[in-house]
Amino acid sequence: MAELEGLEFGKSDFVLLDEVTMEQFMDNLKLRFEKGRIYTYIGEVVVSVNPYREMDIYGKDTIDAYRGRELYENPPHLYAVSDAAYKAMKRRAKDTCIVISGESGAGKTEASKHIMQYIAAITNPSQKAEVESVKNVLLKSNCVLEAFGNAKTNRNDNSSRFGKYMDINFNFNGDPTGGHINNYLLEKSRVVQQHEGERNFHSFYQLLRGGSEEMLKSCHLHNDPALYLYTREGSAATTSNNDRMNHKAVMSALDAIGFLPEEIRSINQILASILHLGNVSFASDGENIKILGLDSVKHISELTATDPDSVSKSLLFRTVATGGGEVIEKGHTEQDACFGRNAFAKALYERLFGWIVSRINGIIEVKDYNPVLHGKNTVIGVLDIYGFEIFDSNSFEQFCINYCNEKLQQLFIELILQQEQDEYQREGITWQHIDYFNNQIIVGLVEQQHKGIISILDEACLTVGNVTDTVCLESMNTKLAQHPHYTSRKFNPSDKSMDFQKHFRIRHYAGDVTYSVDGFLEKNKDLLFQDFKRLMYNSTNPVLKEMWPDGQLSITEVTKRPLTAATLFKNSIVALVDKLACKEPYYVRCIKPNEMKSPVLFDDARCEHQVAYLGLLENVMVRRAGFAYRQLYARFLQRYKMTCEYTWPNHLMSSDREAVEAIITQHGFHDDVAYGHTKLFVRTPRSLFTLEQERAALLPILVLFLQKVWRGAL
Ligand code: AD9
Ligand code: MG
Repeated sequence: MAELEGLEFGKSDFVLLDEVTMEQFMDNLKLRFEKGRIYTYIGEVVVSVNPYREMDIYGKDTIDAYRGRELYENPPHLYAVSDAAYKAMKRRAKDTCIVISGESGAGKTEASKHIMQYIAAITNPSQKAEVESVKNVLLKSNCVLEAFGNAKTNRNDNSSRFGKYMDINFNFNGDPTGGHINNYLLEKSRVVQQHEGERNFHSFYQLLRGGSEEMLKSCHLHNDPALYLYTREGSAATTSNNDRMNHKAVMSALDAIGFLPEEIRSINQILASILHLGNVSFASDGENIKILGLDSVKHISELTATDPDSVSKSLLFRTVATGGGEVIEKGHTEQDACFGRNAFAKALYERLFGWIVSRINGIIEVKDYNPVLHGKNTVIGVLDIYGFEIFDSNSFEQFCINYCNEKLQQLFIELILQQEQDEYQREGITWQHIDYFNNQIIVGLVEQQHKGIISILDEACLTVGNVTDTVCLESMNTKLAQHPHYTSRKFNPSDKSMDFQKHFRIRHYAGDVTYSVDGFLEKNKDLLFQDFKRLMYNSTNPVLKEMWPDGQLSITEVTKRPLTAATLFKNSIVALVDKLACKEPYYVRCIKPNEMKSPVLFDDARCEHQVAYLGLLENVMVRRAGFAYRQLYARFLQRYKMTCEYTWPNHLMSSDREAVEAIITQHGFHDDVAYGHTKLFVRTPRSLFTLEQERAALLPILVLFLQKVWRGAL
């Protein structure tokens, strides 16, 4: 519990509220935001409100102030939880993780960067070169991944369009020895289509605006994003996002991380190929189709080191195996050709992104670690994953993202409850249960085998014949009609706000979201014609070839039923949750104060909604259910021994616990506390306030006394 701020800044820990009501919670959150105090605790959980302005709280002095300190010794800060996670890892050899959650634009990515910078700053005091190099790669990887995985959306100019979980490995000294990045579901549909007011991934604009004249020339590009369909669609191509400067930073980060010059060149060539691909179109003469934009095809073949005829052919035909094992070429319709081109562009980008991540992983993986020689290799994981999303129009991507947030909320509930229960049990204290809304029911709605939405989608994708999105919706409506968190037209025929032929609605823990089924099956199937895979595998550029190993399969060898996108995503999220669940968790809960990106506006209704769905009030209640505060006897004694005549300056009792009992008894707080095996548990914050006030009143006298002692006056 942090105490070091005056009351004019509000309560620095929500457990100190006089009463746990939404009103008091919001008053405190707002007051602190207005006073520039963006962090507040709930016990060890940090609640962070996006300040939307530069704050002078991340400098070296601040880092020094938090280094090695306990949570309650300084005002609330991300650095304090980072330090707590680091200390737990170092002192107790515990694997820990920091889970950052909150909706889009709430400040998760910025928080993750501050956490990593803090960890980098406090480790490797002896400046060992190999450790510095690992730190350098970890920090530099942020800039690269943001360039390729982030984009301007209507909610956030730098929105992460992928999920990131980064493990940092430490040796017994507590210095980073390596790391590993897991990336989750890149929103690749953005490569070919953007909503009005949004942009494609930053990397494209950075190349166009920041690439040297020579580089652009070699890629046959002009520097204007409006010339390329894939970068002009959202009509936001003119917003700059510092593309030119960032291009330089990304190129030098790639170099510093250890990417080879030919690899960096290949990355730019792939980006350019995608842009050219977007400018390929097709025309039909009724029977056959032909390519419009043959120059673009020429550029693509040059940039991907493939044969131009093969590029044209894979855009116009697909190879299929007939039932009798015969292999034939089938001409595309104009619609199929457009579909194929877009699927190819998306896949090129997705594989490029995946390859960049795995290349970074290869560079920072822990090598030659011998646990016998080097001690246990411990880990701190940092999770920065897309927040809950409700747009005007929500599609398959939002469905996956929101499912992921349900899973993380589940984990939060389980861990926070579990931790409290464990602690009370460990300390021999009786636990009082607090009721939560358990979102397991929504998780089940999405992922349950055979009955959940993902299973129904998969079934539709695997069914031979023409199963459309609407047919699949019908099936969902029938099978899920009774589910309390699912709305189909059978439920509410009078609701005019959604077209029930195309939409379904899920009552998520964070609010109702109406999804449009348009494109669900296509995105779930995630079909890419084998011809493109083979084309890329046959590239004479080894970097590109490496990204397409499945291109070596002939059409008759291709697995018939690859896992669907939703199932692959579900599996990766289940694995992520398992990974987090076995670590000691620390939480950062981010709140977006307003929709205008304003540093002065605190939108009460929006903030209250977030506090409600993040379950923060329940979090405070659980934290206080039994006890608002708990502290090791020795620490408690050290802090408050001056307030009791039997313990100051030293006690003569047989244990610290007895000494603490003496302090409590002298103040008459006996009924307000419980004595655990190693810790004192205090029920209401009032007792602690009294002690704090007394301590604050005594401190100046004490300082005076000590000064006199030092000067020899006493
Ligand atoms: V998304 O789910 O990836 O769309 P995030 O990651 O939650 O979202 P992000 O960290 O990108 O949000 O923050 C959005 C913007 O808010 C940043 O680009 C900054 O302009 C601003 N921000 C966030 N946190 C801070 C901060 N601690 N100090 C200053 C901040 N500005
Ligand atoms: Mg982000």
